[in-house]
Amino acid sequence: MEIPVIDLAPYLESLENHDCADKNELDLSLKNLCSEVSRTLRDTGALLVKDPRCTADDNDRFLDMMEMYFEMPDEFKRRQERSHLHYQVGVTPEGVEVPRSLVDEEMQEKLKAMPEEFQPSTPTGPDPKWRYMWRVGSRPPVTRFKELNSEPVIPDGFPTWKDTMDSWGNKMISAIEVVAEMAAVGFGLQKDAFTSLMKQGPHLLAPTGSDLRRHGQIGTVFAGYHYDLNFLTIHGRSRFPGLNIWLRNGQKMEVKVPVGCLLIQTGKQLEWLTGGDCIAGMHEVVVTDRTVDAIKLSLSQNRSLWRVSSTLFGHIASDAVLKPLGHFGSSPLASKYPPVCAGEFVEQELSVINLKGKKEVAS
Ligand SMILES: O=C(O)CCC(=O)C(=O)O
Ligand SMILES: [Fe+2]
Repeated sequence: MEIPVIDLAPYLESLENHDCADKNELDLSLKNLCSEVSRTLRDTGALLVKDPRCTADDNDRFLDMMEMYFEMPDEFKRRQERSHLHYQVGVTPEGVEVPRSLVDEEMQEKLKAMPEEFQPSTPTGPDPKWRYMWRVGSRPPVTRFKELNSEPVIPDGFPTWKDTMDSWGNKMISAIEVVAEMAAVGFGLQKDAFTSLMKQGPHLLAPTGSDLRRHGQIGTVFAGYHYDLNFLTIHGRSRFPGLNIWLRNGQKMEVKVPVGCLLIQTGKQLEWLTGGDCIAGMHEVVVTDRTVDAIKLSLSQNRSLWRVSSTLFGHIASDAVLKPLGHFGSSPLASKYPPVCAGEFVEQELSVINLKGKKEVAS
């Protein structure tokens, strides 16, 4: 199965060209496109999109800056560490994030039952990747979840940091919003069913940084098998491949993101809102033959050997309630997804992967 590339341009143009009167009416070809979006998300947990507003140049500018940052000595980077805020802003050093498959026994049982060819790599400990967390978009003036909405951290000596992060982050959020709108139409929900819940969400630009000089051996697991706890994740193209995803039918697939395209992945909050109709996509990041080829090429061109992902986690607003929406409320699986405040849900999930104090969650 191939993941199709959906060009968002026709949908964006229709939003611009429609006058107020027929703004809610999409023509048949666009409705079909929306159905393709929701069907692909349901079947594969992923989607490739082309958004004319997010160019390969934008992506490169972001990656260049992040490579420079991750190349800095560890003691410099640790100045941006905010462990007391459970790493929800600033840097997360390697060896902190724990892959879900290492700690979730139910998941481990499911993995054992998978055909061998589709089994994920087995992580032996926390992920050896660093990460930087940068909140994007406006924060709610009043929220019960202050920590998820903390002030940003800017490293010294990076004068373009804020502009670069905000500009790339906002572009990626715009792409997620269009996909969310198209998916809502495709799922037979109100067009703004998802986007209205995303307003002032704690969206996170959260690039990972993995040092391929130290961790470039085939089979090294940068990010152990897991799902993302947010609504939709979007990634620009990484300069080093290595992402494997699992389709709904259990098949494992290596993702190739074409130049100029973005990769979308379904998160747990989308699973909740669709009552399990669309499930959170499982994935891992591992050093493969193709990663090693890219390492050799980079070495020959004297380029950085830090693998940077341009990951952005799109979230549902912390104070909004997650529950199956519209017709999904009466689906047979709906009772598996009881109403829960998005912020509470996030805190519970973070405690499992080591990014939130467990005691506070239990209290
Ligand atoms: O490093 C990547 O390419 C993605 C890592 C990932 O899956 C995540 O950050 O949740
Ligand atoms: Fe992930």
